[in-house]
Amino acid sequence: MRLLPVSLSLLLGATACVPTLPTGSDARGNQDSDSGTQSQADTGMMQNQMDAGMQADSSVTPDSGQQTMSDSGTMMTPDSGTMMNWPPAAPRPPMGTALNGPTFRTGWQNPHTLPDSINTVGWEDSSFISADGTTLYFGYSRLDFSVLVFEGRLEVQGPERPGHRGIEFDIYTGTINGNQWQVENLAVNANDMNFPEAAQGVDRNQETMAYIRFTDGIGDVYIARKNGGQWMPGQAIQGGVNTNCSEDNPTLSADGNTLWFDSDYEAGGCRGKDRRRLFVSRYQNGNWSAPELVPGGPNTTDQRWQPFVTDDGQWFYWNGEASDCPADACIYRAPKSGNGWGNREVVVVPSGDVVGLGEVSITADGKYFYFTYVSSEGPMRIQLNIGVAEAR
Ligand SMILES: [Ca+2]
Ligand SMILES: [Ca+2]
Repeated sequence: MRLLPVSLSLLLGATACVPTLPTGSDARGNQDSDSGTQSQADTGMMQNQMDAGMQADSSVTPDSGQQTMSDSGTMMTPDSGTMMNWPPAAPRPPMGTALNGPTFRTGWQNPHTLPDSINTVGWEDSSFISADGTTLYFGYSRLDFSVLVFEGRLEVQGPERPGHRGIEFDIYTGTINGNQWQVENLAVNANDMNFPEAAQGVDRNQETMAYIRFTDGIGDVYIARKNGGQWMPGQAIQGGVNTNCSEDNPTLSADGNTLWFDSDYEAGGCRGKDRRRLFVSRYQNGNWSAPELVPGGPNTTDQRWQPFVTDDGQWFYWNGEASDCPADACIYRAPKSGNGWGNREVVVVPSGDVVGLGEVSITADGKYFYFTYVSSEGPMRIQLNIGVAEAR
């Protein structure tokens, strides 16, 4: 998804926001728990819309050569048979300069932008850090979407990274290698440049990815898996997750069997770009269940999107708008509570040079808080980049 401004669909100028009825019956059967209040969508500031990711299952895969996890929270390395504690200590990421903003109300501090190898004058979006903190997944577009939105024309501004398909969003990884990020374009990206991909998230083992492919500006959730250590092209998720409305920002539980995402879907039509809600679907007996609204705190803000659940499953983070956020949108969280989630609290508020942020993800050890942020480059121009903050 996109962090900022306007959802991708809007950015692409498609008919994305035109409500269209999903074909067939209502796959979700959910009730509308919406508060009835409208979002602050008309403030003129673009809305964050980024992605999240899904997580695949952490089940043991002895033949993969990958590390496998036991239920005890330890991880076994097949090559050595040695056990390591989970979570591992996330590596300190190579950073760029200190950021003036945003303001953390809890948990983290010292926000920095990431260095030039990750951030460019193009648009970096959809930040998602792997649970072990070694690999940053992100979306990258060469287009300056603020020019598209405000001036209605295409302006390619970002550099052509190796392997990039077209000018729109592709999914990349940045892997920490000493004091550098190694950046790679992934095979999940379609060669057809009419189908941009972004908003990815992965499971704890980085064996399964949930991401969004946009068709005429409308997002659907796709699932990709690794084969021989390499990401393979994905397929649209089966079941009732995808509708004719705009699904976005999928994220997975550590075991990969729970999927959270946002959508403007509701029974009978689509709610529109600024009225998204958070949904959950579970993988059971080989199928993804009919999505339900996420219960509790997460769906209490007016706008809700970009879900992220911590590796231990104890906290639900999202981006939202409400009266307790002194900006257009804030990052919130809610603690696990029974089968749902408890009361919300504001975690981060845009401030200083950071006029908007979203796309939160956190390493399993809680040490590093990654986000995508928006900065202003003068009237009618904004820029998207990825930043990181450290635990206090
Ligand atoms: Ca950028
Ligand atoms: Ca859709």
